[in-house]
This record gives sequence, structure tokens and C-alpha cells, in this order.
Amino acid sequence: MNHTADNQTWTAEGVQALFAMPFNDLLYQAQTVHRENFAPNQVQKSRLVNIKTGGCPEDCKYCSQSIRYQTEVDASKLMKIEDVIADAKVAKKDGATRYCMGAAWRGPKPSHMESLCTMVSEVKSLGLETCMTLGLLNRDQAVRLKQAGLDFYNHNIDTSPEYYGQVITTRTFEDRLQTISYVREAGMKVCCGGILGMGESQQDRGRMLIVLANMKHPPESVPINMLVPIPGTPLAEAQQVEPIEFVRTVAVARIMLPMSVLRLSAGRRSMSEELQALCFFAGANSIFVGDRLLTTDNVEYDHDEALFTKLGLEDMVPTAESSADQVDQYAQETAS
Ligand code: SAM
Ligand code: DTB
Ligand code: SF4
Repeated sequence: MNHTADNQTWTAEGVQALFAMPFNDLLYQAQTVHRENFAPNQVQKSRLVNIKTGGCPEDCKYCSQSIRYQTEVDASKLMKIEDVIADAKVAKKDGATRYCMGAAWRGPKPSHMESLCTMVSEVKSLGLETCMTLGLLNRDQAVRLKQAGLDFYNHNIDTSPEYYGQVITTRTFEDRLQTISYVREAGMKVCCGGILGMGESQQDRGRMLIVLANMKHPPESVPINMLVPIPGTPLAEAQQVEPIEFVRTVAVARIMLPMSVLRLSAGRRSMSEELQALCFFAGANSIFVGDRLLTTDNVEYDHDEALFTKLGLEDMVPTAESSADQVDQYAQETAS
């Protein structure tokens, strides 16, 4: 198999064969693919901020911010622009190169757009890459965010098309794909991945990766979240993914998505250093830094610094981007 063939169409059989490989062989292949496409010791650092917390009308069974579940999260209004800028400055000082602003919405309302666009342009002017995750977008909203300077839009498919209805009923898998295509058409980079540990099967994990890998232009950034179980949500007691199976999934993702930056996203706080090290070896090359994710704690800053030193990892510096030109080309192709 050609490790770097980015036009390869993945089938269920092909993915099953990867999952069935002896662990050492799988990790060796994943590490080989990783080295063909990335500097092996570099890890990208993103920082997350919740610009609008809680009160979300959607019913995502994993989420602390859905209004449908009794969790400890209270709803807040959209953060003030000056508070976002102050937080972004701290993120930059702490070594983050990308600042990701999340909102607990089904999607932004027309009245939010002006503030959101100002946040994007102000954060960008600090020299940070910008990312937002605001839920479903229409075409016009995607274009406006791009014009304001938004580099990435995060919009996860979360799981396989087959399992999706077990997790979310208030929007469809196709709704998510539609937003992703608006983001592409507008010329932004796509950040799209999912969550492991929601009761899905290995086959579902493979099917989710097939959707991502078979996209005409696979996402530049792929977050792999380990479910953070939230008391009060329907998935509070979900069976955790066994750690070796988690690493295996990261390795399979690396092989199927050779050019994508893979983010070891939520759930690192409950992972040992050894498990994280194995995930980096399997091809994960991005993390969230900072003490908080959206509504839950992340690994402390000092612990991450210490782990980077132990493993000899370095910060990935955004290139002269690189993919900006590539993305404009994607947008033209998509539009034509
Ligand atoms: N409301 C927007 C949306 O759903 O697209 C943006 C914010 S939402 C919280 C972003 C992503 O965070 C979700 O798609 C999901 O993949 C991830 N996420 C949310 N809660 C999580 C949890 N408890 N554990 C792991 N990942 C989670
Ligand atoms: C993503 O894939 N993971 C991040 C980000 N995109 C927005 C969110 C993780 C949330 C973890 C649970 C919480 O803190 O509420
Ligand atoms: Fe709302 Fe996003 Fe949470 Fe779903 S994941 S309930 S859309 S904030």
C-alpha cells in the first residue's frame, strides 16, 4: 500500500485490515507515514476558549452545555470582545499558535455576526491563527467569517453516520457535512473529527475515519477526543475506550489521513504520560494547551511543559501558510 497516497479511497475491509494488524506493525507503519509528512518531534499547540457557555438547544448526549441535561454548567452570554483579546494574549504568551473560540449554539444568529467577526480580526492581529466552532453555518456566515480572517472552522462529525442518531437527534450527519462544505467553499481550513468512547464499535470508529479520509479534501486538522464523561448527561457512565484500542485508533487515523494534523483533544487529563507518549508515536501531533477546555479542566500547563521536555517534543510553528494558497485552490475547485 502506498502510505502517502492521498487519493486513496478507503473501504471498510481496508480499514478493518489496519485495525487487525499486530500493534507493533501498526505503530511502525503509522510512524513511517508520520515521518513522511511531518517533522517527527513537533506538536502543534492550540488554546480553547468558551466564548458562549451553556444553554444550548441541541441534544448531543455527551455535552455539558445542552439545556436538556442537568449538569453543573450555567448559561452565559457571549463574551465581551476585550475579554477575548486579553485571554488570547495570555494564550500567545503560553506558546499557543492557534486560538479556538467555541460557542454553545446550534449555530450563530445574524445578530452575533458582527461581534464574532471583530473577535476574529482582533485575535488574528495578535499574530495567532484563528479557529471558531459555533455550530451550523450558512453559506453567507462562512463567507463573512473568512473575510474577517478566520483560518480554521471546527465542526466535528463526532462518530460514524450509522451511530450518529444514537448520540444526536436534533440535527443530522448531512447537516454537519453541509456546513463543512460551506466552510471549504469560503476558503477556510477544516478542523473535523470526533469522539471515542460513546459506546460505538470499532467498526463505527473506522466508518467515521472513512468519511474523513474519503472527503475530496480531507480536513487539515482532525481532533480525536476521548469522551470526558459529564455527570447528568446520558453518556455519563459510558464504557471508556480501552487505552491500547485508543492508540490503535490514532495510528489508523494517521495512516488514513497522512497529511492531517491529528489533535489529541479532550480527555488528556485522564491519560497517563505513557498513553499520551504512545499517541504521539502513533501520529498525534497537536494538543490543546491551557488549564481549561470548554467546561472541564485540561492538563495543567506545567505538566505539559514537563512532558514535552521528557519526550523531546518541540512546538510546531505555523508555516508561511502554506496551505492558505492550497485552500484557496480547494475553494475554487469546490465552486466550479
Ligand atoms: N456547539 C458547537 C458544535 O457542536 O459544533 C461547538 C462546540 S462543541 C462543544 C465542539 C465539540 O466538542 C463537539 O462536536 C464534540 O466533538 C466535542 N465535545 C463536546 N463535549 C465533549 C465531551 N464531553 N467529551 C469529548 N468531546 C466533547
Ligand atoms: C474538539 O474537537 N474538542 C474541543 C473543541 N473541538 C471545541 C472541545 C472539547 C470539549 C471537552 C469537554 C468540555 O470541556 O466541555
Ligand atoms: Fe450544543 Fe455543541 Fe454541546 Fe451539541 S456539542 S449540545 S451543539 S454546545
